[in-house]
Amino acid sequence: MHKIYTYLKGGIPTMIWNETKECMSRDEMTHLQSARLRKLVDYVYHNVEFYRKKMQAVGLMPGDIKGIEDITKLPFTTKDDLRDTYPFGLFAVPNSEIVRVHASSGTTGKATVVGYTRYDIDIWAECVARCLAMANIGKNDIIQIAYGYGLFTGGLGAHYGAEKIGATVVPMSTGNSKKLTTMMVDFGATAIACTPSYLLHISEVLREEGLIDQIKLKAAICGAEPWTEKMRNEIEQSLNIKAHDIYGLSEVMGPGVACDCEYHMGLHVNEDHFYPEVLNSATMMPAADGETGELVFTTLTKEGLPLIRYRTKDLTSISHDKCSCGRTTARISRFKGRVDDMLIIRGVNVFPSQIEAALVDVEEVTPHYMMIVDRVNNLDTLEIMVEVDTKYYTDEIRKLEALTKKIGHVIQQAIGLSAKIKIVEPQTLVRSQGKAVHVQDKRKLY
Ligand code: DLL
Repeated sequence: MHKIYTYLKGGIPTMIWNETKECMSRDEMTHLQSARLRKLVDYVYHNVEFYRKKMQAVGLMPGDIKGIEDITKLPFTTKDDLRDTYPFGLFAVPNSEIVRVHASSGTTGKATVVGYTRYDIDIWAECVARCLAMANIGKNDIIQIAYGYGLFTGGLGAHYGAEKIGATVVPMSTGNSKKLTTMMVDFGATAIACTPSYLLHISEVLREEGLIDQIKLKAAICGAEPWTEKMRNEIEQSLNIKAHDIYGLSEVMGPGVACDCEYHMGLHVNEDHFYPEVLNSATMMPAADGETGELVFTTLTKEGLPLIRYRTKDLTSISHDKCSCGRTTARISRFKGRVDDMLIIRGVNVFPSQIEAALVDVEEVTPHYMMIVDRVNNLDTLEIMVEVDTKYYTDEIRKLEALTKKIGHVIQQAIGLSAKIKIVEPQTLVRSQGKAVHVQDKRKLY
């Protein structure tokens, strides 16, 4: 068995947990995080005007941060801060040190640009490699990377990690599902990295093409969008593989911030590089372990775009108990939605994840759904299109009505609002190759 050790700047060794699953103790981790936080605060104070000013505004000097327990003294960073300093204003190094930039899609405003030094790219690859190791993907695997390549961090992020671990990388990107399925069979691909909704689509294409019995796939590393246990089960059963949940965000790095192991008891955070806090969304004070709140990250080792207490807007809970796999790192639970995903419908706060969770209990439907929110005569309306599973599809009006009623009831219980349910035939809703879209808020158009 091989061991991989990385000696980071400052001579502090961190371990890549691999097959041996050997890990630092919690005390060792805290010690490492404290040392890195002290260095980081000093680094941003001297290299990023934005942070120097923010710290000065509250009378904080780098020396005031003695350890990780002082992190709450530090100011937050938001997506707006990145937008306000667009494109490179928060970079801590001159452009001569930046070897790559990525950018967010900018669908909710101006794009946010992130920059990496060569060292950042190495750490990123290492973090993704750890995630792949959790999914038992290694040098003997052939992995198709089917996240988008380009400004999106998914493709290149997963690619470098897969190369780092020594797998044979097939850089598919998105865009051609038939080519992907053909090559999956021809190359004998054993692993795939893509969004969970796209993988469900791939499984449908494999069936349509009559290729499903010819694949050698054993693992998938899915992320970039929220998904449910039901989706995991469906992916695992339809492809006869193990599916792992990988999380990340461009601002903090990209894929590889956290991933779940074979026990699927939450996602292990690479917390020697990304310090996680879960904060009560109302008070922004630390939430207790197990309590849902907003996830906030401090990048402990990034050079190009170090971020202090970056508000991800993702809702989760955290646990510091040792996992059954032996790893000691903090785990975050499957995501419960985003602070900014919240829709206010007839005055009620509704998260798409609530709809998704409610539909899990209805055996007859697939995870494909679309919420359409509109305003008629000044009243909000909610219609939910739900795709019925092929096994249960019928054109018998009586059965469809019964199913519509059943779903309506489940949704009403989940969100406290009545919704118009429209059952649609299998394969009706558009499949996305990137992040799935589940909401059309037509009110925004008025
Ligand atoms: O989606 C990075 C990524 C690529 C992660 C590939 C995993 C795999 P962004 O485009 O900046 O970066 O979007 C980040 O996507 O704040 C979450 O809201 C959501 N997200 C990412 N992974 C997961 C996941 C990439 N596993 C935003 N579960 C994040 C739920 C996820 N949501």
